Amino acid sequence: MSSRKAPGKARRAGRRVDPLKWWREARFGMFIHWGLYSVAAGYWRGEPIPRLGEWIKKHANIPQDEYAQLAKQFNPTKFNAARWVGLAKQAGMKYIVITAKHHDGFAMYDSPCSEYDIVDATPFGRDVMKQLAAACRKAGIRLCFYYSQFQDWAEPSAGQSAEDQDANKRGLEGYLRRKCIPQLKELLTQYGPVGLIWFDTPGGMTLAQSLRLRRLVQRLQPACLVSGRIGNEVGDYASLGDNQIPRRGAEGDWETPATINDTWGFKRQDHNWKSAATLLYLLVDLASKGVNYLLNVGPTAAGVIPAPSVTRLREMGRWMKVNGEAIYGTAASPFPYTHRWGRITQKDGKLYLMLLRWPRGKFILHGLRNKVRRAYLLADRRKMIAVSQRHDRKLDHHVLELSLPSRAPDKYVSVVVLELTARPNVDQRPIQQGDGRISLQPHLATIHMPDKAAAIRLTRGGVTDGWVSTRNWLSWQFKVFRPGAYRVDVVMARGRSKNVTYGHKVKVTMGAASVQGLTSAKKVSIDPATRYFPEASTTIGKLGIEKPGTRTLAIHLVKLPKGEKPGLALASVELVPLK
Ligand code: JFZ
Repeated sequence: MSSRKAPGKARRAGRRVDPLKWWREARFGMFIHWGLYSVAAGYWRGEPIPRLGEWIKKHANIPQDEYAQLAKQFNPTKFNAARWVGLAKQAGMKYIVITAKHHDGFAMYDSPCSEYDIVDATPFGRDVMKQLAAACRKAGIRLCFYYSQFQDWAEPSAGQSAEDQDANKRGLEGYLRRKCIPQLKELLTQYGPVGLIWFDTPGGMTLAQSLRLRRLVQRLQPACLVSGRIGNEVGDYASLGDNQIPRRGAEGDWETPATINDTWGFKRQDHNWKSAATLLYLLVDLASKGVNYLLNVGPTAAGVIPAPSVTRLREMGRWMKVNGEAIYGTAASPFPYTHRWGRITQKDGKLYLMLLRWPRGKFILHGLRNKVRRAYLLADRRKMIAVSQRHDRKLDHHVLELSLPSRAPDKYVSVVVLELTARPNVDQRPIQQGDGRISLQPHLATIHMPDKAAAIRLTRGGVTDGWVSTRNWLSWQFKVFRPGAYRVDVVMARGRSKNVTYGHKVKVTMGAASVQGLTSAKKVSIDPATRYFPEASTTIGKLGIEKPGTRTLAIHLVKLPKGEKPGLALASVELVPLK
């Protein structure tokens, strides 16, 4: 659904100011899902309705005339634009994307072309977007609109589901002409400068239709961006799946829209709030991969952002105040993998080491070829940290050691700045990490495909896809420094579906030795980053490494379990030192 490339970027090259500049520097934005569904708040006729709150019309099968009655109860007397914008600002967010019209078709602003809007149909009768636009302008925050261009459940000729491929046969063109295009014009002319239009679920829209909307936006506001979900790959940047965290840094411009609990639109019964620690971890993780984090709040029908969201955003803001330099305007880590101790971003010849775990002894980083001029904590810039660097010529191995204070300055993520004497220069091959682990991921492997008919591909997240042939295999060359015995873990991505089969027979070979085993679901990790995308790790044996140097490791698929079609979704092979 989300597009891979952002061709809009190339098309816009040659302009004096890159229209994506502010968006790239922002890194952190607030998503707001607010609409008639917030009145229902996850319940219909006294019954709790499962899944996403803003989808309640579909999930509870509510007829249009009954759903429209919710407007009569929509009276957000506690709405205060300055307070919402103030919260975003406090959290360190630089843009706000609010639902101007979600799939339910109800316009949350004064829409002259429709009566199905907040001004004509609710007792409140005021244009909240006018107030938000003013508050944003004052606070220096970019206001952006979510607009469901394809799905409109109040219009039978529009898309009726994300997958709907028949809308064009039912008269999508008429809906585009009568409602979608006029409403986009309204949004782009009534509220001053708009940062971007967040289109969503393009479904069966044609390339011509996506382009027509794109050109309309550009004509009315040349600097306004459009999200990747405009469809047909004509957006300015690409969206990952909701709540999706890629395992590797991605080329191009990306954003992950994400929830604080498990719904976008407010639901009374959803108390599954992620902790501030998890939210900060996600922010840091995404930044290290060059991805923007668009974090959602779902205000109540009274106009209040739920208290658990407010406390968490304030907590994030306290961290951003001290450490924001490691996030704003940074680029993805120069390392092609993540580290277990934390994440890295870079900017202007500096590396920001964002430590999720504070080391007990010395902090060790392998593979950085640069000379470090100085090192310090963002929490205390005046106190320099002692740095020692050495280079083993024979192995071409660079080691950096930092003598950090014994206690972490931050309870969530502490940031160490390394000022380099030149642009970052990092060994791009897999390498043993400071804690002795060796993590071998498919995007760093050589993929061998003698069986061309069954090609192994990599998903956007960096997991193998279509690995069904036992003749195809992966190998890695990596550097190791610590001889000894290692546990061999094969990590599988389970994807979204729960009915993934296990029992792939795999064989891992290093030199003359090999171990073999069956994948299983016994150890499923629910890392916060993969809460929605769990991984299952299986230990298949032990392998020894006798001396330091470059080694080659290969993994073969020996046998697929019966009935398995998608193949082996490999996330990594881990060598864990045994002491
Ligand atoms: C869409 C909406 O349907 C949903 O209500 C919410 O607004 C969300 C932000 O966007 O849902 C999607 C759209 C795309 C994907 C997943 C959910 N995707 O590409 O994985």
